[in-house]
Amino acid sequence: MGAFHRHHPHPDGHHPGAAPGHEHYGPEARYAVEAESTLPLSKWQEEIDRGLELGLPGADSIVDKRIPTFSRGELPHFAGINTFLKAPYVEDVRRAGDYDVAVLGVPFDGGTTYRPGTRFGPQGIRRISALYGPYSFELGVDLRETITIGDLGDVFTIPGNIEKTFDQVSKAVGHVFASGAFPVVLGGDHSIGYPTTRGVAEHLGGNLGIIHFDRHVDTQETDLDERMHTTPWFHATDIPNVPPKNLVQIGIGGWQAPRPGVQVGRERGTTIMTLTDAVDMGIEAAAERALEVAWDGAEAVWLSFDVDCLDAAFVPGTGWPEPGGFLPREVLKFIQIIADARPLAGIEVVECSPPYDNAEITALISTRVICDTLGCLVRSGHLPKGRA
Ligand SMILES: [Mn+2]
Repeated sequence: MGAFHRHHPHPDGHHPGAAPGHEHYGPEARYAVEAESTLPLSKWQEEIDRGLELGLPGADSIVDKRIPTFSRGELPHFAGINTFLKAPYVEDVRRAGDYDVAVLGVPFDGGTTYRPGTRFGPQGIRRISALYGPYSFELGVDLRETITIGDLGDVFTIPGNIEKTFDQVSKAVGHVFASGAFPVVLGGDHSIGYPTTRGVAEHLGGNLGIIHFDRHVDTQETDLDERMHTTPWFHATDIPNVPPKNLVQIGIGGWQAPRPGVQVGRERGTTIMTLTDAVDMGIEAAAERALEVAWDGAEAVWLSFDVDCLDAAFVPGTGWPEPGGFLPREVLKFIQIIADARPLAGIEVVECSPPYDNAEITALISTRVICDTLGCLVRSGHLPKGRA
């Protein structure tokens, strides 16, 4: 069953707002067209009013009186100060909890073992995120109207010192998670999966599950004598409340899954789902299986998305590209089902390396994964969190 079916406002196919006799829509298009009519425009109007006040009304020759002299807000997409989705920059991170969603960058590539460049990942993702509006047609969601997003900027990482960087990342992510805001982490290489989950787990009484998209298992103890980007889940699943039975690894395969990591996964009992397993059982069934594993007895679930789970054709800007991965539409559907099903603890998108990125397409898919996750959390009522 497609995700949109569950949220179809009128499962019987009758729509009060639709033109009588218009039956040419498919179910998703019908849902999307109907959903738009239910979305408010009040936050957009506030943005326009604020732009005119702070950016001055436009020149006399400008016909559209909503346009200010200085760009303030969404438009034009190529203008403005480049936070994620042009969200307000939150300089005082003690205010993270004032927002439903808090974005933080982890510019770090000290854990890479082949191509570096992910230290520029947060910049690259923020840059292309300016292309996105807050509204998704198919999801029937307008983020601007429904949640507040703040961009906290970047964690102060220490180039060349993985362990100090890990401590910084755990402190930062723990702070954001404890604030009540939904953390969105812009990586960074995948070594940060260990300190991000450690930062969240410290604030839980129960267990943390992990849904991990990747072509690589990332479960060996060390690589090149250090805790590199091939090792996060060995160390994460050493944390008492991050058990390996709640780690589900999706899209694994190819010639880059080192045998030591496979051995660890087998011994600890992580759940590996190859690309073929996921596609053959169907994305819906695969997503249900992943949810069962990650949430089994867990209090919260973290989503760790390595962009290299996609076929190398779609992610030129990554550290270890591997052919034979997911198509974007497959992985987006997977993500949507996961985010619709239950509230997540947070999301990280890692291994986007802008220096190797062609036409910003890797940063583009990175942004899309985040936006689809947020959109589904919103449409399924998981965001904003109830603030009693
Ligand atoms: Mn990977």
